Amino acid sequence: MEITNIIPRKVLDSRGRWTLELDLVSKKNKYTASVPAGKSRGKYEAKQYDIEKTLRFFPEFKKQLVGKTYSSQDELDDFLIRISGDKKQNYGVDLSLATSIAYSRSKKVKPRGLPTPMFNVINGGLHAGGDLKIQEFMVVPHKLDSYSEKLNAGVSIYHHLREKLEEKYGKSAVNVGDEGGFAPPIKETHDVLELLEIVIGELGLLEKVSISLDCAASSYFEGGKYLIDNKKFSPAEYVDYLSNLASSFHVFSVEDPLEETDFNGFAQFLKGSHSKVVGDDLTVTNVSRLEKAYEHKSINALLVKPNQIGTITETLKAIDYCKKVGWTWIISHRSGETIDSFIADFASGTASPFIKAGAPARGERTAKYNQLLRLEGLL
Ligand code: 2PG
Ligand code: MG
Repeated sequence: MEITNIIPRKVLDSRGRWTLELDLVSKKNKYTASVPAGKSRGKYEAKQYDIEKTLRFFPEFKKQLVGKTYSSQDELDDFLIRISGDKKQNYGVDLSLATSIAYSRSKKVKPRGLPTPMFNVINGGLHAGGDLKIQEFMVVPHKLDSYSEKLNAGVSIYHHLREKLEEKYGKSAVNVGDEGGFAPPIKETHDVLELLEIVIGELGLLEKVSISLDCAASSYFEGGKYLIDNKKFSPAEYVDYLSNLASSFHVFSVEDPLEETDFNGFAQFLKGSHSKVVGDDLTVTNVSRLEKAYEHKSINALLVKPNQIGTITETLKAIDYCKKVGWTWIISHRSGETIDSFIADFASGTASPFIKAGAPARGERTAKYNQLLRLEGLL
């Protein structure tokens, strides 16, 4: 494909913040992509600039790409990495990722599978305004058969949870956070886990659906202590506390249980864990950090976010690394999203086992879940 033009524009994301959309133009076609933004961003993620800066960089970025022919995704992405830098610091991650995704749309990719969705039904931490420190309480229908059954289960749980929350805490308890999950005035982690198991149980789904957590623990790590559930823990005490909590419920996975630099703390937690331990801020979809996590035995699962690294090729390398060392992986959205459903196609095209895209509600979240329904139809 020869790139004849690139047209950028500012569009709004789900938080009402400006983000980048662009059209990649060839002689015959035009391919469009837009990019998301995280709020609990890992310190080692690729560099993201605000939209004004991104647009200031754009003319120089464009000049280097237009008029050239790229015969494969690899070739384009290698060039993007070369001009943007490893951390995408030269032009920012949004330009490289949007270009990489738009280019991928010029190729037909076959759906190869359907991931199990992880539905974020209670929002806490930086994604909501309440007292809950854990950022995401997800339900994972991993023991149901088809994608549509899994989606149905997520929807039933979401609505039943809404009724329960309203009954117990009043109408304002069902206001939602950034990812469409409820943001109730519950103070302690334990109470949410208990309520979720009641809701799942009343629907007769306890054998089929488990709970997953994203602690995003860097957000409540202060002065060497973890501040959670009205207590202040040293790292060692906290590992015990969280392990006990997780093992008292059907917890399938725990993401970022410790702060993002503590490879050894993760390893401590993993040692005693019945759940999968997922790296996100720790690993930032970057193979050099995956290697470190592997050496330290920190995790056995990876959160895969294309915009932490900035090209499809590098994202695929992170997935290949998981396959090589036997970790499972989860394709992930960001808390600030657009209706671009790339990650749904990507999860299917890479036969990824899991996807997390927020609650089964709100347009930018359902864009991904609905796209997977279409792919299920095709398969
Ligand atoms: C996370 C993400 C997505 P954010 O921590 O896993 O749910 O949140 O996009 O705010 O980093
Ligand atoms: Mg996370």
